[in-house]
Amino acid sequence: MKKALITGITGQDGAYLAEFLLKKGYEVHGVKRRSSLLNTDRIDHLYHDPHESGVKFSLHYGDLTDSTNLIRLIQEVQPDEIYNLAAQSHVKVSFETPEYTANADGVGVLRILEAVRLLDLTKKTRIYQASTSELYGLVQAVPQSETTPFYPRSPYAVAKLYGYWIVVNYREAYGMYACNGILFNHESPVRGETFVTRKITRAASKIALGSQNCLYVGNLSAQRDWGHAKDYIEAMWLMLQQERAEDFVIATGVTTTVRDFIRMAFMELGIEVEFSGKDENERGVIIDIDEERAIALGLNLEALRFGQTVVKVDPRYFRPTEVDLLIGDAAKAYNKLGWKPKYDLQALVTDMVLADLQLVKKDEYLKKGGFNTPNYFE
Ligand code: NDP
Ligand code: GDR
Repeated sequence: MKKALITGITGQDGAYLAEFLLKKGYEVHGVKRRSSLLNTDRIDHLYHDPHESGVKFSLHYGDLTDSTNLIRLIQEVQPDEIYNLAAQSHVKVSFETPEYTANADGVGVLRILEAVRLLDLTKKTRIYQASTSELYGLVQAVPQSETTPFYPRSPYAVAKLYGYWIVVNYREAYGMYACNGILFNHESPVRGETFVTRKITRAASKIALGSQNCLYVGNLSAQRDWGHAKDYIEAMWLMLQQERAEDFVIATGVTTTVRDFIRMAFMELGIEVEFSGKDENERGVIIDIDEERAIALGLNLEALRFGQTVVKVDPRYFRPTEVDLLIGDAAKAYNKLGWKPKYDLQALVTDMVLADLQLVKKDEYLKKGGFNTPNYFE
């Protein structure tokens, strides 16, 4: 039975990957940070009481900024594969916490590589590093492939650039099986709520049910190559099953503006939104409602009206330096890994919107039933 160690197990990709590897028969060990509230929502369905026999899923406390902790964990687990997914992964937040981001997302990668090297596991343990399309940053050429030059545009991307190159260096210097997956944006119903896609699908659902009036966003013209996390975690695993370690771009090859993602999310609910105005004054307004669909989905038609402004720009969401256009060329992964995405953008939007609609409905029902969160501080 192979053993995998996943850092960032409580995050979007960690949860999908853990489930995927358990299905493949792996023993899965996850590294989670201590927090004052439980943060294991995404993996609770995988967890079993450790006192039961035959449990193949364990969690360990740890942090990418703590090298002695990582050395001890890797020594204890003796993993065949390490998936380093842990990171302060929010680009905008990295401008506010640049030093911490450099420590966790940059030096953290070095700590993992060094732990494997010092423990003499270089022949046994294969390492996957969660690299990112943010490395391309300021557009040099499109579509972006493994040979496109990097030009990072945020403290996050600069930290990830260090992570990328230290992986390449350890591979070349010590013959380690270590590789970078240069993954373009990938989303899902369990995407963090402050990333733009999830923010949109949640807000569209709330607006459609009458519990929110308007969605406030930043740069509507940014273009992203959005895929589904379920497809992308499979590529991570494939990268560690090759004869030799190499770096791969993982992307769909289709790019879309934030504006069009918003249109698609509302359209999924039968609400047509049109944009007008420029820059900070741009807004999205309801121009049509498919009543049949709205009724079928149980929307609150009384809360929706033609001409209603449902999207506004708030400059607080602008970034000091922006990445305008990402579109990936994953031909190498198609050819060498035999990887291809199963979800297209429409299927992704449908999956996310319908999941959020369910969640918002659940909250509404609980509130209507009088099950409000008690105020412990009164
Ligand atoms: P998430 O933000 O959902 O998850 C990040 C995970 O890292 C969480 O489990 C988080 O823990 C953990 N973490 C954060 N800081 C530390 C730390 N110092 N020590 C240990 N754990 C830490 O990200 P995703 O799942 O979306 O992404 C996974 C990885 O892939 C990240 O490295 C991200 O940068 C990278 N990536 C993501 C892409 C995407 O589109 N999703 C695209 C390309 C790369 P906690 O739950 O406690 O916060
Ligand atoms: P990104 O994802 O920065 O590409 O990083 P995010 O969803 O945060 O932003 C995508 C684009 O949308 C624009 N945008 C907004 N973004 C957010 N978060 N909130 C808004 O209100 C908003 N309005 C417009 C942004 O400016 C940007 O252009 C993600 C992360 O998962 C990284 O960890 C990963 O490496 C990259 O994807 C690939």
